[in-house]
Amino acid sequence: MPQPMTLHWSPRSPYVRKVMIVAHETGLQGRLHPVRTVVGGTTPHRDLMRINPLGKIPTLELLDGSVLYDSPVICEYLDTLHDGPKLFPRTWPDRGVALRRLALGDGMLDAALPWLGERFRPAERRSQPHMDLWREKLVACVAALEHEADALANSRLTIGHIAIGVALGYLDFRFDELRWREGHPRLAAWQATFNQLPSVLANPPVDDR
Ligand SMILES: N[C@@H](CCC(=O)N[C@@H](CS)C(=O)NCC(=O)O)C(=O)O
Repeated sequence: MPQPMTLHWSPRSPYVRKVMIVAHETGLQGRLHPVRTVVGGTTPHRDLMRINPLGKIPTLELLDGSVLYDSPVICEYLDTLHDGPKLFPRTWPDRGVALRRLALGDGMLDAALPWLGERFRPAERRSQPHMDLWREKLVACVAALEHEADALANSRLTIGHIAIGVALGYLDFRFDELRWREGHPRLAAWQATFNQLPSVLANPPVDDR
């Protein structure tokens, strides 16, 4: 077994969670050495920035000294390291569907995280129009996914399924008040099944500090 690769990690990050689920699905958990890395807020993480100038997690250090980011790149790299069914389909149109779903799931997170950040600002400095916009986008994504729920349920697991499952899981983790299941029974049923995957159960979101 080769030495493990260092993964800059947090149990709170949904992007990291996606990588961990991919590692589990591809049998590569033992190849990763997760290192708790605290980012966010206004304090730059200068050690991390030396290897990833964006200062974001997940960041993966390979054994040859090279570094990979962001989460889609790391996931696709992990998918090259095993011989099982591929999470990134090789041929179109299946590849396009999976990548679009990956973009949708990640895009939901890209709306949810700034919204969460805005909530931590003093009330008088919060931008209500921005928060309304992020909410509207997330509501639109959930509505669009309701129409795709049967297709998700009836197709084999890809990176697109994982990204969407992780994004919905993040709404459960941080945005209870959205009550996204209401009016979206097919999507709720699909996510309930997704949540029972061993790879998903093994990597719950945790507010550890
Ligand atoms: N597109 C990136 C997003 C990663 C990201 O934003 N991670 C957050 C943690 S959940 C982070 O590192 N935030 C710190 C910062 O933006 O300074 C990916 O898919 O990896």
